Amino acid sequence: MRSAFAAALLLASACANGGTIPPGDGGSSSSEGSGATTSSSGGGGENGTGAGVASGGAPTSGGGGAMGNGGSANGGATSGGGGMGGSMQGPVCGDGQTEGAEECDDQDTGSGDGCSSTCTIESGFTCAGEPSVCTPVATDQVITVGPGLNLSIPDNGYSGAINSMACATLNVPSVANNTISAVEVEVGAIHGYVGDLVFKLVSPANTVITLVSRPGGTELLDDGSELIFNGGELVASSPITFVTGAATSAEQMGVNTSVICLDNGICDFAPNNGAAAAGNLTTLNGQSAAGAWKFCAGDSAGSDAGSIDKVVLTIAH
Ligand SMILES: [Ca+2]
Ligand SMILES: [Ca+2]
Ligand SMILES: [Ca+2]
Ligand SMILES: [Ca+2]
Repeated sequence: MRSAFAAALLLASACANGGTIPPGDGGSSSSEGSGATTSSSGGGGENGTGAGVASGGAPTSGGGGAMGNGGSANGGATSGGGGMGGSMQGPVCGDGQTEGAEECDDQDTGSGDGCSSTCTIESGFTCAGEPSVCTPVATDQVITVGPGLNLSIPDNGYSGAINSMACATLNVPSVANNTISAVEVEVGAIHGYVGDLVFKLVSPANTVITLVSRPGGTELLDDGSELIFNGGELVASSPITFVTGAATSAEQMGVNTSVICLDNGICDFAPNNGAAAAGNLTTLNGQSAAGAWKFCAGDSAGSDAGSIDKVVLTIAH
């Protein structure tokens, strides 16, 4: 006499073989298989992958399909369910679950979105959660020209116009997120009298930000015509940085110092636009960083001349 279990196995096997989905890969017959919902005895699926659809199973029947790959079993007093898959062999990239050696799984097998086709985290991204959500890492772009630029500033040539200044170009490449969240500018300059100088930064969108305007004098016009200014020397080996929120205004540059930055360690300055058009470095936030920037230096009085040695533009996104 054939047992119900044996019958179920035979039938389940037959059903499985009749399934339309090709055989799966891997798996274990000893775990993870699930039989039909009404089974009192059921075998684990072997090598199964697909989901079976069972209907009409008899109370004592059931069984996972050997080699089960889905399919359906209908009717039949002793019929069992189609095979439900056994456990998979190793992690599957693209299923949304971060398993085994996977660093991420964003539920697809595409690359370039932070989680690669092999479920590794791509350079420049962080990923978290299941399924993984990947976002570009906010990294600063640092663009440098010089040292050794030796860009002469036209002595006593400043008129207020950009074309009266010496300008260094800094090309900023496009990145995943070009939107500016902060900008700072480091300048290595050689000049014997800082009160002559006007520095401006021009963004790719052609927004002109005045970083310093003849420190020491309160100008009425941005044309270099004022006469009372700070002394103080700039040397290339002690660069200064224009950064939002610095404790010292750029207008104070050169106060009680012989060599700026070197003498007193005050090397960071908050931009001060004097009589120039309003705007500071935060004005650039939200613009795209990609493209050609210009750092420009003008000189408004004779006898002390100088040059730009180095410019470092740091852009946070
Ligand atoms: Ca996975
Ligand atoms: Ca992906
Ligand atoms: Ca001034
Ligand atoms: Ca001069």
